[in-house]
Amino acid sequence: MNKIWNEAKECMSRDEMSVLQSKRLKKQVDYVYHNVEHYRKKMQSVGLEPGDINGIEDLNKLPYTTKDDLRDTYPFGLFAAPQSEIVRIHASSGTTGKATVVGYTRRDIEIWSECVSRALTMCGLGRNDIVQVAYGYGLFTGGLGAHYGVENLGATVVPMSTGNTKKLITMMKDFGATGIMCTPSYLLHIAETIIENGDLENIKLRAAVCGAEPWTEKMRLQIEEKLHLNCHDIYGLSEIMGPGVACDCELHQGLHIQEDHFLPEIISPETLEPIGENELGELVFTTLTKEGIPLIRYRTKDLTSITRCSCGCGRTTARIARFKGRSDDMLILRGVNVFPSQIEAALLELSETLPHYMIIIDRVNNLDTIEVQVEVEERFFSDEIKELEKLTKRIEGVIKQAIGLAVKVKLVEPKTLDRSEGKSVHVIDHRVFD
Ligand code: DLL
Repeated sequence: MNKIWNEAKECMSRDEMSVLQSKRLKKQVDYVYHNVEHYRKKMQSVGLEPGDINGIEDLNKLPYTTKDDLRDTYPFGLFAAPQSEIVRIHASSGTTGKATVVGYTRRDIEIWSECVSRALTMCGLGRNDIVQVAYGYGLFTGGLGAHYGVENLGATVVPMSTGNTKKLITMMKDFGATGIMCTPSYLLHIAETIIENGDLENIKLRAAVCGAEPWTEKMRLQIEEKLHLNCHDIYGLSEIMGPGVACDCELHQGLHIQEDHFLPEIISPETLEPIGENELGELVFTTLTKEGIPLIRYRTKDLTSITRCSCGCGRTTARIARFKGRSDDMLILRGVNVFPSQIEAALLELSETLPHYMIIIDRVNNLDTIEVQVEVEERFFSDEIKELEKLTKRIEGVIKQAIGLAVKVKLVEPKTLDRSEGKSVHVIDHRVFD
């Protein structure tokens, strides 16, 4: 274990935590100022130097960082460590075609794994457990992030990834899996398949660690009831790290933030001013120990509230409430982040489509379905039906290429879709989140 890691003690008091956070914040600000031109310029533009930040009380002097900063410096412009120190890259959707790219040094990966291991411990898992990771492996942080955390804990990881429910259930039974990590909607689908097949008595799952998409307390209880296990809520975002930034304990009274690595704030998305405890606002994080791509006051756009009173479990870290939505238009579909603007950009590339479309989202058998209705020129409806089918398939392919998810496209005649008089509405989301 390296030195910086050992500084965090178990069960620190709030004061001890503030001292540690202040020390790390000072160091992190100094580090980005000297290693990232974008931050140096941003700080200079408001007349700030690293010496002006002496602790967490100075945090609100620092400018915010947003997804746009990542997009404008695509791909590696916000990296603070040289490429020779970066051992892994992940990426998630940007608002337009460009992905948001993040890089990790070896120490970042160690800290990330440790954060996930802590979260798994909160969920009651340990080295005697066999944990199936059914988040997607790849550029998405879910699969590999969870995987390294399970290994670091000393438990046995089964790297299932997504996509083959039958095989997942067979292995769950054959290997005697006791833990599972996947999106909550996928777990509900798995649960229903297990029950339909009469397999419930053949599974040994004790704990599920679900996140990566909005879900409700009702869904969490449904999963617990169906599978007879403890179901936990894990939060994270690729820009800050990936899964493991926060997780709920056995009391399910909010998600404990790994505060020694990620300094939280809640701000008003309108005024951008910090707001008080227990009030709903936008979550902002400053990384405290990151080397690859440290982020200062990163606006997550996730809406929640924070409390700093101790939890009945004994942990003293700040907790965030279950998420209430986002302050931007990002959708999370089957665990994948999608901006409507990505679909729009893909449609505008095609000469056959008109600039009128509607994205209709629903949840069928606990899985998100996406239909994109697009207006196309009149002539396609007088042509042979085969031409219409060909065009439909082509548009489905173009959208899949853009967002990485299969969608159903329905072509409609000009002027079929509602025209809005105000801000145009391009998404109808029938899923229920409360
Ligand atoms: O979703 C990281 C992750 C993977 C978290 C596996 C948990 C489990 P991104 O793809 O960058 O990273 O998406 C981040 O997903 O800003 C939230 O809007 C949403 N999100 C993540 N966890 C939760 C959760 C991963 N537990 C975005 N509840 C975040 C609600 C969540 N929303």
